Amino acid sequence: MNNDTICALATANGVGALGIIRVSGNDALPVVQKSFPGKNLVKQKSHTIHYGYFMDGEETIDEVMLSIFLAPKSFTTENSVEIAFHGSPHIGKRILETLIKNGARMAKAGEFTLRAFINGRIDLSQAEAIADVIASENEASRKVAISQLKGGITNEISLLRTDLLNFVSLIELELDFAEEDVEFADRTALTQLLNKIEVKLHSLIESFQYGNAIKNGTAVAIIGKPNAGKSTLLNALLKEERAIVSNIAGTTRDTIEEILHIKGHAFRLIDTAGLRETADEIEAIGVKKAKEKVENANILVYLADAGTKDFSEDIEMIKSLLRDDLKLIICATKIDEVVPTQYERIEDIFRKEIAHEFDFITISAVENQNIQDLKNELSSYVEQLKVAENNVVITNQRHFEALQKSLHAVHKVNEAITFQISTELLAYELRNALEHLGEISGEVTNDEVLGNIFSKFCIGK
Ligand SMILES: Nc1nc2c(ncn2[C@@H]2O[C@H](COP(=O)(O)OP(=O)(O)OP(=O)(O)O)[C@@H](O)[C@H]2O)c(=O)[nH]1
Ligand SMILES: [Mg+2]
Repeated sequence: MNNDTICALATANGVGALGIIRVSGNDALPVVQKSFPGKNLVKQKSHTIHYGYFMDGEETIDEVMLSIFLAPKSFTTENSVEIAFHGSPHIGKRILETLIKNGARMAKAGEFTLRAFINGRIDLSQAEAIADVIASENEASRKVAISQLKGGITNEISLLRTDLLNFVSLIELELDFAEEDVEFADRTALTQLLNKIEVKLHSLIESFQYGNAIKNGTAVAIIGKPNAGKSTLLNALLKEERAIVSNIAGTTRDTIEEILHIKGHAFRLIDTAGLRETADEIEAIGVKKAKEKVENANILVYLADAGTKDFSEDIEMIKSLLRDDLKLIICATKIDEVVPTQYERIEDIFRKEIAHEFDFITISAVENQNIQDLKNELSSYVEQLKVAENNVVITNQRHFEALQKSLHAVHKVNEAITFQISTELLAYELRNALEHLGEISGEVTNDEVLGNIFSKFCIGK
């Protein structure tokens, strides 16, 4: 590991009361010392603060406070200095330029955190949690990020991994004694452990739906024929005139995405172009985009004009868009224009034709009728995904994929035992499962994965 000295602005780039520049590496103290003649920094204790002037040669750049953290008791585990200056972006720039003149270099995105990981202070899932904590925008996302930062996922996984590792050792021992046909590893106990691991993996994998809802919000695609009232509904939900509404079919041509918070959870509402066959090239692109949005949505809110005589087109449309994991809400709209006795008839028509489970709501976006019911319905979707308090929630796509691969690998081990496949193969499958479990905490990793994770960090983190 290269311990050259890196520096970067740790605070947001803009005017503030204070700005902080971080310096870390073998020569952090000598590099800063060149610009801080007031005190002998090398002689100072760790976790001390020092007042003085930051100089570029003879020129005073700013009055600063230095915080010193000596290895290994720093974020990166290296010698580190934090320079707090008056929060002008220009001063920040001058200080960085001077530090580089003094022998430091600009840090790459996420390089401080990468060092903390490589030097063993945090594991990979904790490093990722730091990015999540910084990005958290509400209570729910803050809570799961903090629990991950404290090692939530790693703890759960590493216990299982240690148990499994014991078995691998025993099985490999069997391989060493292959000629003698002995079984060191109790297959029943191994199967029990595998079942335990499977249950755990399942529950972690399942928690991802909730985790994803917390982290990225729940995607709600608002779909229907032209003029069904989709844009009017979007506006009513947001309580603002966000999308253009008109009685001309085909008003919305692009997709419009807005965030709505309901009971502390974020929903990404997506208004789309009305679905129909169209000769208009631009509208046709909009229709294609609308369908794509449904593919990635969690909830499909399908709008059908309550005044429609024949719903067969709507029904066909819904059928073509449905998937098992999609929540469907059918809204009969513009109910201010029909008599209430019609509501049940409309619901019956849909119930007869659509086998997939759905909620049926009658609304008037213009008169704001039952919009709250729709909001409750959206919110209940997230509520039912919720995992028990204190349970670990997976929010990270990479973890989700590693867990799925682990589960698959565990299945394979189980198969190997059931079909009494060779010990070699069993050992191989076990190793495979271990490797995938190890990917989460970064016990097993490669440069490409690391590059991918840390390049998404901001510089200075
Ligand atoms: N009476 C009544 N009219 C409505 C209601 N919702 C929408 N409308 C009217 O229906 C027409 C179409 O509304 P839009 O919201 O533009 O419909 P859309 O589904 O977005 O249409 P496209 O963007 O063309 O696909 C407008 O004239 C709205 O005022 C409703 O609840 N009641
Ligand atoms: Mg519209």
